[in-house]
Amino acid sequence: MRIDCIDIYRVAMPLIYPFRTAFGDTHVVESVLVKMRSGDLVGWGEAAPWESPTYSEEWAAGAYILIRDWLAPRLLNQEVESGEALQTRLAEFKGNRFAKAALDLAWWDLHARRSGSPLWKILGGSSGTVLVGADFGVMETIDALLDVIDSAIKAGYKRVKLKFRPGWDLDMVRAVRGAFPACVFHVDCNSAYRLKDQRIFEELDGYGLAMIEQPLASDDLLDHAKLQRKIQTPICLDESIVSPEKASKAINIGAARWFNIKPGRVGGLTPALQVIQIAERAGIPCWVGGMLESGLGASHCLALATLSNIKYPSDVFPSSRFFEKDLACPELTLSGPSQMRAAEDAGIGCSPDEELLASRSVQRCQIRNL
Ligand code: OSB
Ligand code: MG
Repeated sequence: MRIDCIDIYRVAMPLIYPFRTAFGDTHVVESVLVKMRSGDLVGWGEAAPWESPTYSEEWAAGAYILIRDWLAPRLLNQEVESGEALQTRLAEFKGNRFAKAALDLAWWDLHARRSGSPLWKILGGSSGTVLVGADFGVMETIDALLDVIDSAIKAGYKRVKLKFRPGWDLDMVRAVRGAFPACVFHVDCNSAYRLKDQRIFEELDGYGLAMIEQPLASDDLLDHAKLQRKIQTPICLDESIVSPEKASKAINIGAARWFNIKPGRVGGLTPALQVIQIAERAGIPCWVGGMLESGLGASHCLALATLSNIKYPSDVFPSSRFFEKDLACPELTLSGPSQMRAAEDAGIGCSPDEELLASRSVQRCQIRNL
């Protein structure tokens, strides 16, 4: 299909309450949306690297400029027949995977809409229903955390993810496990620790966690393999898995027993599908992570989460969890306790509310023939 026009938006989306992790406290999520047109159809992509390069080396304003000045011009007026063909056209540019992902996702949505099929079927999902989990950042007090966990469990959530950082660590997990002895929990460290902190992870072994997400440096594999050999709790890699190649290396050295897959972090749905397949062949189960993207990006995540090697509730949330008003129309909702359904409409099944998109846009431009 020929790419006729690409619109790029940098948006700032206020959160209902700040999200606090080992890489900082955030009140507004910055994200880049891409609208890709072929003929009279459009597809939407999104990548949410955030306002500053703190989760990864990328940030929204940088991704916006890179897409505008380098990536989108490589695709304009080209026939792009597959996700692989799109990636090949962008391969000359190193790294910058969130920026590439915004285009890759838009291509997949456009492709699915042209085929008249829901994206999840095009990706090879087996059922549109997906398990999702609850996720809590660092809070003011442990009591406040216990209250929200209690509500999540009463609402039927099948697993709860807890952010874990120095100062909000073992005491917090001890209190949570004490209050909820039988529930499925895991912690996400967002790369806040190093191998010298091994004792903390040995102690965590006593709390029966489902996994420990990204304990060590964001670009590390070797130390994770060393740590995994010393502890029983499975390690799940997030930040470190930026490509199919890194996924293979992580598997080869035993750096993790789970992968969190984020389309943005690996450069799009095309590489995400490859990572999930590599993992499946090696017996490594996966689940889908999120970046607090709008319902547009979250719908791509939901479609990806329908694949058979997704074996743990994913980080995809109803719009109302983080946003007063989501950019996506219709908004995402739960379809049952701890469960969401990928749309049956063609593509991702939602589009931006144009008025809200205009009001949330910090920068926008259009790449097309003069
Ligand atoms: O590390 O998984 C992460 C949110 C933003 C950036 C990084 C991460 C997260 C989350 C929450 O953990 C995911 C979500 O709630 O959608
Ligand atoms: Mg994570």
